Amino acid sequence: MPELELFVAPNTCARVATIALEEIGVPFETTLIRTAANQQNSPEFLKINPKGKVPALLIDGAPLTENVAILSWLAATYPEAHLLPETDDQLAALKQTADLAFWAGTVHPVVTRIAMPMKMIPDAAQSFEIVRPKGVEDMNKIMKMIDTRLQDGPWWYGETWSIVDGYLYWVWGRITGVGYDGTAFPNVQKHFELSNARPAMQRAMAREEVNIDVLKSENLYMPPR
Ligand SMILES: N[C@@H](CCC(=O)N[C@@H](CS)C(=O)NCC(=O)O)C(=O)O
Repeated sequence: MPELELFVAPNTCARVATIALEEIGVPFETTLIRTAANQQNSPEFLKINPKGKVPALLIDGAPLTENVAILSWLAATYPEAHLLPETDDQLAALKQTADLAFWAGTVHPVVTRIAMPMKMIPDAAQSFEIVRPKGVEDMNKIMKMIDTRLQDGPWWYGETWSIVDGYLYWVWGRITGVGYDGTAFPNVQKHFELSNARPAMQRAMAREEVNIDVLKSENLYMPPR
């Protein structure tokens, strides 16, 4: 069994990889990266991920970065956890990769505009007035599509949960946590409630709470706003 160490920071997309590992149920360590102290750009962490981002997964000491790759590796290595629907068909497998890439490459940047608009332009006050509303507009289009998809079943792939649902769970929690109005998307709201009831989600969130407490004790916690 490989030794697994996941580098994380609270409220970030590292939550998706944490959920995946909790759903699998293998032992793993999480290592907190203190983004408020710019630890993601420390020489030690840049050796693990030269891009200075979480998540990064050490597999027997060797790093794997990017959620799409980490989640695909976990799904393939632990097929009994059914992180993705089982398939022998190459095209069907690529469509699953496309789904993960959609969340990482299309949705995540919109989340950043809503949740961290100050990263987009130098003037923080203006970023909340200009960048966030544009992010909300783009997110509404995405959520409309997802809400329609969820009419056919509670999860992204219908009746069966997958780690794509873990991605939606993170996105929804992240944007509603900074005031995104999701009332127009009842199926997504229901998805979030169902997700919250999963024990693995609860364990993943409990791990984050521990790290939030550490950051608070060090005066390094930046609450979502
Ligand atoms: N494409 C990467 C994105 C990773 C990413 O943007 N992580 C953010 C947190 S959600 C991060 O580490 N930000 C720290 C920084 O930019 O300084 C993935 O999907 O894994």
